[in-house]
Amino acid sequence: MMLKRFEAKTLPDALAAVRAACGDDALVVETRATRGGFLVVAARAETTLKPRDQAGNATALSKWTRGFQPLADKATDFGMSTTVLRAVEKALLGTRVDMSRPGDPALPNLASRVLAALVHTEPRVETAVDHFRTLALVGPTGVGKTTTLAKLAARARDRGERVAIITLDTYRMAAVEQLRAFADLLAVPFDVAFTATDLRRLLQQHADADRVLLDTTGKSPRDRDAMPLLEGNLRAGKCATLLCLAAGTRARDCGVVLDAFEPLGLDAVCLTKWDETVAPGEAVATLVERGLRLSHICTGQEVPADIVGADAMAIATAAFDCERGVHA
Ligand SMILES: Nc1nc2c(ncn2[C@@H]2O[C@H](COP(=O)(O)OP(=O)(O)OP(=O)(O)O)[C@@H](O)[C@H]2O)c(=O)[nH]1
Ligand SMILES: [Mg+2]
Repeated sequence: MMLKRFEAKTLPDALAAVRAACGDDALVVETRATRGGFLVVAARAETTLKPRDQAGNATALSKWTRGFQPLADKATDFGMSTTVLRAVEKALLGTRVDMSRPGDPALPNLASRVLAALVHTEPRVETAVDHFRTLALVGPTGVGKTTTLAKLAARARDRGERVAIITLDTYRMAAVEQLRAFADLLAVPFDVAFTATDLRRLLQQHADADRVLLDTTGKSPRDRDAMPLLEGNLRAGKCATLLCLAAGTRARDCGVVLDAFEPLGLDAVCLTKWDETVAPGEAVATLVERGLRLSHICTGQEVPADIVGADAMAIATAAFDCERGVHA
């Protein structure tokens, strides 16, 4: 491995020289302040350096600046992607915070603020009476669509809104009964739509409702035949669309789900079952990378308690602090 020295007046300049010479995946071995500015010692990533630790096991060298390393480690453990963390690091290098060594007290808060700025939240799903008046919950099987719908319905009713619930999920009769039980409990009208024509008629019937929530059948993202039918129904109802995605879904699987459901025109995403994962960052990072908006986080089975509006700063703080509790 060829180690090279890069000196510049500022650390960002030195790192820019490293990237120019050794690529984006350069292995940064040392970053140090010098009299004239900063010195960075780095090498090309493909000449992978694998020093041995005391037990003789190979250890990887850092790909982060030394100041950012501890935060990157925590966020990686949380599931945050290298792409997103690289963007955060890059933004931090443009600030006055000291990235040459760990311990600048301003760094964690600033890093959280930068990450929070990348997480788009969509609070209007709950309160907007125009675009989100008729909202369909879609997603893979068993992710918590019906439970989330019940939570949203209860919150809307508690805000004093007139709520109606319609289900398009006639695939399982048990699904209808599950939602009917919620609707009865909430004392809100409940109807079943078997066809797009049914849906149009029912929406007409509930024209005076402030909010109409639609449940849909869980779809495997690999079931290509199911999507056009669902899309047709949602178009017929001019519905806004909320994708429910389990927070513990791995990045690659998130990609598969989003590829399948994005053609429906997703207005926002709700991350469910946040309480069941220690690494929700993979799902969050996927949304950031796709530019999708996060509206809610579901934190348990309890209706209506276990749902919160997505709070980007709370998520970012959790990512860098490794908190695993309720966020927002
Ligand atoms: N731990 C936890 N469980 C949840 C959460 N949301 C839903 N569940 C549970 O997940 C299971 C499935 O929930 P449903 O709401 O029926 O899921 P669904 O997406 O409607 O399922 P299908 O209609 O069959 O596709 C139930 O046992 C729920 O209580 C959550 O945020 N955390
Ligand atoms: Mg359901």
